[in-house]
Amino acid sequence: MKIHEVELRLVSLPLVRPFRTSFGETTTKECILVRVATDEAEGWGECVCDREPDFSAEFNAGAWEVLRTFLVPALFRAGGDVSAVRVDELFASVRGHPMAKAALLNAVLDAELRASGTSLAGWLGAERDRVACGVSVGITPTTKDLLAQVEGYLSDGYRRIKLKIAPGVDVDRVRVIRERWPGILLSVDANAAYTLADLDVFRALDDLDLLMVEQPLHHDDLVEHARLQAAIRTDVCLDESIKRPADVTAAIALGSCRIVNIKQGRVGGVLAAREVHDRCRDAGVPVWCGGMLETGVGRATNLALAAMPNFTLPGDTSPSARYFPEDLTEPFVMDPDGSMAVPGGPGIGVTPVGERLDAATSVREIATANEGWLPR
Ligand code: NPG
Repeated sequence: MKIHEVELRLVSLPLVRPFRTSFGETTTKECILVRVATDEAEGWGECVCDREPDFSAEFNAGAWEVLRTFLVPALFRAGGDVSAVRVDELFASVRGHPMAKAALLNAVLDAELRASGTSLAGWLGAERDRVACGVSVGITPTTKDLLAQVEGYLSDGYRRIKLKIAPGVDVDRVRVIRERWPGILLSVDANAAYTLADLDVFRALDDLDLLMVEQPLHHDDLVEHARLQAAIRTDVCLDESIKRPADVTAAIALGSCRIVNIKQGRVGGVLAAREVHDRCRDAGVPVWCGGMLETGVGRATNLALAAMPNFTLPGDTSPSARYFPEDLTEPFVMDPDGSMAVPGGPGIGVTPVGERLDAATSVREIATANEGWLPR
C-alpha cells in the first residue's frame, strides 16, 4: 500500500454542555484529524490531545508540529510504502508524543483495513457487536445539578455512572448519589488531583461501594498508587499513569491498580492498546475503554477496541448526542438498554461528512509524497 498524501485538519465542535474536571473546563472540543490517502483507500485518525497540556503533556499546536515536522516526513522517507505494524519502527527516533503518533498510525491502519475490506473490530479479534455504555459526569455547580444530570443519564439507559471529583467536591456529593441510587454501578475519577495526604477522603469513599476510584494521585506515579491501593478496599484504576504497554506491566507488578482504563490515543494507538489489553488479560486485570470527548472518528476506533474480550466493564463510550449537537460522522446512537453498536464496515467503519468537516475545520495542511507540504 503506497501512501501518496497526508492531510491534517484542526477541527472544533461545540459541546452540548460544559465539561468540568479537576484540571479545568471545556466548552468546545478541539482536535487534529489525520487523513491518509493511499493508492488503495483512505484512512482516518483522530489525535486525542486538547488545546492545552492539562490532561497530558501533549497539546494540539505541539502535536501538529510533531506530525508536520517529524512523523509525516518519516512515512514519506520510507517511500510511502508502509503498513501499520511497521509505523512504530519509523517513529522510533521521536521520543514520546504517543497521541500524535496514534493519530497517524491509526489512519494508516484504517486505510489498510479499508483496502482489504476488514473491520477494525474483526481485525482486533473483537467478540461482541455491541458494547455497554457508561457516562462520565463533569463537576457541576451544585449537588442539585448533579442529581438532575445523573437522573437524566440513568433514564437514557447508561449502565455505569462515573463522577468527576476534586478536593472539596468529593465524598459528600458521591454519598448523595449513592444514597439516591443504591444499586447502580458508580465510580469516581479524580484526574490526579489528590496526594497520599488525602487518605481520609479515600477511606470515606471506601464506604460508598464504588466500582473503582480512577487516577487518584499524580499523573505520572505508580509507587504512591501502590501505597494507596494497599490502604483502601476500593479498586484503584489507572488512566493518566499508563502511557505505554511497559507502564501497565510495572503497575501490575507494583500493585498500583486492579483495573486499567485503556485510551488508545494515550498509549500510542490501536496496536499499543491491544498490547495493553493483552498484558492485562494475562494478569487477570479487567480493562475498560476510556474516552476523550472524541468526534465520531475517534469514537469508532474506541468502540472497536471496547468489543475485545477483556473489556469487561462499561466504558466512557457514550453516543454522539452526549457530546455534540452535530458530530462529524453520522451520529453514534445508544439503545435504551445502554448499549451501542460496534461499526462493522471496513476499517473504522465511518467517514466524516464532507460539509460538516469543512465547517468545523479552521486549519488544513496537505503533504504529498512528491512535493512535501503544499502552500496553505
Ligand atoms: O466520554 O469521552 C468521554 C469523556 C470521558 O471523563 C472522560 N474523559 O479524564 O478520562 C478523562 C476525561 C477527559 C476528557 C480527559 C477530555 C481529557 C480530555
